[in-house]
Amino acid sequence: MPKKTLSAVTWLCVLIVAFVSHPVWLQKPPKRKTPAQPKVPACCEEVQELKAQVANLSRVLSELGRKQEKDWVSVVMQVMELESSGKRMESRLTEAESKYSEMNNQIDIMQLQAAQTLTQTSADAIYDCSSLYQKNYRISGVYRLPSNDFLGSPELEVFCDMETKGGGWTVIQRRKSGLVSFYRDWKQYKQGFGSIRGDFWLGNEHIHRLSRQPTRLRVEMEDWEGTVRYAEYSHFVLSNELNSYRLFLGNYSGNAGNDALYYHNNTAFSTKDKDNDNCLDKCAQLRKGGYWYNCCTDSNLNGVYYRLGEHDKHLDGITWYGWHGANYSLKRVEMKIRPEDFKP
Ligand SMILES: *[C@@H]1O[C@H](CO)[C@@H](O)[C@H](O)[C@H]1NC(C)=O
Ligand SMILES: *[C@@H]1O[C@H](CO)[C@@H](O)[C@H](O)[C@H]1NC(C)=O
Ligand SMILES: *[C@@H]1O[C@H](CO)[C@@H](O)[C@H](O)[C@H]1NC(C)=O
Ligand SMILES: *[C@@H]1O[C@H](CO)[C@@H](O)[C@H](O)[C@H]1NC(C)=O
Ligand SMILES: [Ca+2]
Repeated sequence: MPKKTLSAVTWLCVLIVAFVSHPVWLQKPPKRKTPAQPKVPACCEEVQELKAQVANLSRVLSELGRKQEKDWVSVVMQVMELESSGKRMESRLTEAESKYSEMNNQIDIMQLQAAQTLTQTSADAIYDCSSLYQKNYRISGVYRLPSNDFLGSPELEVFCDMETKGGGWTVIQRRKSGLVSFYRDWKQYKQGFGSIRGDFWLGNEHIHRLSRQPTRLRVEMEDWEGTVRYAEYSHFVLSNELNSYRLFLGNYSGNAGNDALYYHNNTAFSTKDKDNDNCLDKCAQLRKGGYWYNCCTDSNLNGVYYRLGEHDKHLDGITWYGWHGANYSLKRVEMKIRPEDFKP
């Protein structure tokens, strides 16, 4: 659509340039020859006039030809300017559209959840996004999981991905705006932080609880060229706090190059105030995050968010060595989990 509009704009520019420099076109529109039995003198007058007009027109055209080259440059420049402002408008429009659809989703979800609290009994408590999915919630967005005394789980706000590979994913981590610092202490990583629609860590305690059933982990990544890759792991377990939220992973599958989480398998969680790593260094302080630091990293998904231009200059960024190496900080990351036996 914008392409069409732009080429129309191009022609409009050409016409405007032509009319402005040769107003004679506007003053004397060529007369149409009436085909119905022309009388001889009228005919000749008309023909003469037409001839004159044609002569004028070809003079105008040749003049225009000379002028055209000069004008063309400015027309092209104007079109390019329009095009770039068009692109800006377009991206603003997509942004607004996605905001709007997210709002719509949120309203739908609220309505569904309001209806659901009326019918919910303690027997069918909701544990995560996959159980919501099984109850026919199929919209990605923010949901409120009710507290459950039996399971000892508090009320929890989660973001559900109900689309990727069948949906049912509870998002446990997201990096996309860079507005939330991930250089936090043990207690904050335990409880969770950030904003559920933006950048956040769900909280080690919650992740531990959600991974008590056999669980799959999916890591989605995007680089600054817009390429998207993923890594998936079977048998994801986050042990409890007594075991320092130690990470366990099964086999890797995906297209994110070499597996960059395997190095962190069977490794405790470390933060700037709790050094549980396998290194003389304090990895959490070197890599500026909270993570299952070994000595130190093969990936650092909770590292510092660096923007384009700064993204390839630091070793404490959001890295995945198996894809872009040790000093390339990714543009977007999402970590999400769902039960191993989930059937969409
Ligand atoms: C052609 O151009 C001349 C001068 O520019 C003008 O006097 C004349 O009326 C024009 N003729 C027609 C038919 O437009
Ligand atoms: C991982 O892969 C190995 C070799 O392919 C296989 O023997 C093993 O059972 C797999 N482990 C899991 C947890 O799927
Ligand atoms: C991760 O570590 C655990 C414990 O050592 C081990 O059982 C499991 O096989 C490891 N995962 C992989 C993919 O090797
Ligand atoms: C980043 O990595 C590239 C390629 O591995 C290397 O050439 C460059 O020196 C590194 N830059 C920094 C700041 O470490
Ligand atoms: Ca250490």
